[in-house]
Amino acid sequence: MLTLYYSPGSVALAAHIALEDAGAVYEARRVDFASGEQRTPAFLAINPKGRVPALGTPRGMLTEVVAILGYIAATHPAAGLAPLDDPFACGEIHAFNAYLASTVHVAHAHGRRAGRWADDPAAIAEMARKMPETMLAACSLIEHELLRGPWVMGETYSIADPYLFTIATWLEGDRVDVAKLPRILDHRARMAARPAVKRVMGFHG
Ligand SMILES: N[C@@H](CCC(=O)N[C@@H](CS)C(=O)NCC(=O)O)C(=O)O
Repeated sequence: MLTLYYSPGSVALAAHIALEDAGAVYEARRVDFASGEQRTPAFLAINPKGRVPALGTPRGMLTEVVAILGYIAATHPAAGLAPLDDPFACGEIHAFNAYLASTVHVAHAHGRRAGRWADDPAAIAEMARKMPETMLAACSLIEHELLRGPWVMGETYSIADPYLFTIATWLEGDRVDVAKLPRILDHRARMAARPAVKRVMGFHG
């Protein structure tokens, strides 16, 4: 049995979709960001980083979307969420997902979480002001170079797809000019039509 710790609308959505894609047996436990539950001693005992997602597994807790997605794919091989017998193709998926984690998600966090990097209100405001621009630049690279279509890696759906979808759901809220990202929007629409995504969106709104 797996336990996914999530907050609605957070990056945990990617792991949630992958669990559904995999046909995994899991329970979803909501972490209440509004009351700051992620910073309570009880949750910090689950994930000392104070972040979601976290995935409780029979071997212990896993954190970081990239690791959780890789774990789900590797433990549910029949779902075909990663080419497990092809190290190079697997590496390409991890490279894409690592870009989302280390560059795109971090750019997004400069909007509402700029206080992680500065105390000066003017510096915080400036980071938030620039965020739509840096998000568009990061997503334009995906639009023009990385997204092969129809799925991220081409003809075969993989653990890169729920991750890109999750970040694509943030774009309008981040004031990104989505008209410049038609291929990402097309991917998002195709993802939204998948039954697994529809089931999970009931939790995430
Ligand atoms: N590097 C982490 C980032 C996780 C992360 O930042 N999650 C956000 C939600 S999108 C969070 O838990 N934020 C809580 C907070 O900042 O207090 C990953 O990729 O899993």
